[in-house]
Amino acid sequence: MTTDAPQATPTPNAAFKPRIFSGIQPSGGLTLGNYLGALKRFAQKQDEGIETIYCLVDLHAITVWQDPEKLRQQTREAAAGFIASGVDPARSILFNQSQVGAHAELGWLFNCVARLGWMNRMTQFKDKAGKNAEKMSLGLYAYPSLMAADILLYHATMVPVGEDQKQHVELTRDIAAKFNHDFKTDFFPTPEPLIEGAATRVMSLRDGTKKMSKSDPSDASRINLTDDADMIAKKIRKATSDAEPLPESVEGLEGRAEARNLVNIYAALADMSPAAVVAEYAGAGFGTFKPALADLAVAKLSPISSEMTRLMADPAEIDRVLGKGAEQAAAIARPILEKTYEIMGMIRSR
Ligand code: AQP
Repeated sequence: MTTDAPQATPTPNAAFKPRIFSGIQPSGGLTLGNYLGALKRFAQKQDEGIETIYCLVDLHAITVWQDPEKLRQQTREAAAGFIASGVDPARSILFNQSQVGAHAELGWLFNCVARLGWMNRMTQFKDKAGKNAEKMSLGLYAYPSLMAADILLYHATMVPVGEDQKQHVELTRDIAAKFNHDFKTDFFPTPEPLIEGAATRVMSLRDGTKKMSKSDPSDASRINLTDDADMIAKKIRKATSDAEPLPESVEGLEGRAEARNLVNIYAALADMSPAAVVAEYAGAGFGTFKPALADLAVAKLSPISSEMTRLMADPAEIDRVLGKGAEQAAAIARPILEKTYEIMGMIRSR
């Protein structure tokens, strides 16, 4: 008997090996938001010795129009961004999604598990579609169900993401629980979102109420991982702020979205808490704080940008790394997909 309601008692993850999966869309250049919300933590998780699988989700990127040549370039650039941020292809599996066909196959199976009512609640679709929902691709609407497939295809138990992806990981848990309930199995884990650190939601440098995003039409709204030192410093100098000095405690940032954002960015880059940052800069105006932030950002990001440039000079090597990662990923994914087909009653006779 199937049910439309998410299940209350998910399968305990203790039965599964700890494994991390996460991805980034190669839908533009990587931003400081992607770095602090995702990449930096991807490298930390790998260094903690947990099995890590990271993916450039090109099938997600095409849910909005992508010029084919640019998509290829952006995918290689994003791969360079992962490696330059500390993801080591010898210790993590790194690949692009479309090279492992099992993602699209499990995505379809999950389209038949997820309920329209659940999809209708996804705020990212509403944000991206705005008033033009009728003109959006069907893929953009189905995106969270493919994301559930990306994660569950590896029986991943943990998913490091920024705050904006929390709802999609929750939907993944609902899909896993409904599948397990409907087919009377405990085949899929219910993965946990890992949303940690001071910059789980880096905001636009122009508007502290909007997420920093690679597809924002304003380049001044974000720091790209490919920006050089001058550009990084200029964007921080011009970032929207306010006329008040920094407060003595984080509570004093209430109602000051831009000030809070700049403090959080500083904290995440310096591996400090926001409370420690305001304690250090209490009473300082942005004339003092912005140059300090610019120096810190340049010191942390310039080596990444230089390493990306070096890696991008050899696109064939990047393609080789992605191909090898795809083979490793497929070796894990295929048996899980095959078992899913079998559980659902599909004949497997070849
Ligand atoms: N501003 C952000 N702050 C913190 N984390 C962020 N992430 C993205 N932006 C921020 C995290 O980066 C990972 C990959 O995200 P994505 O590129 O797959 O999709 P997105 O969240 O839709 O990112 P963008 O930049 O806004 O992409 P576009 O403009 O193409 O839609 C995720 O873990 C995300 O949380």
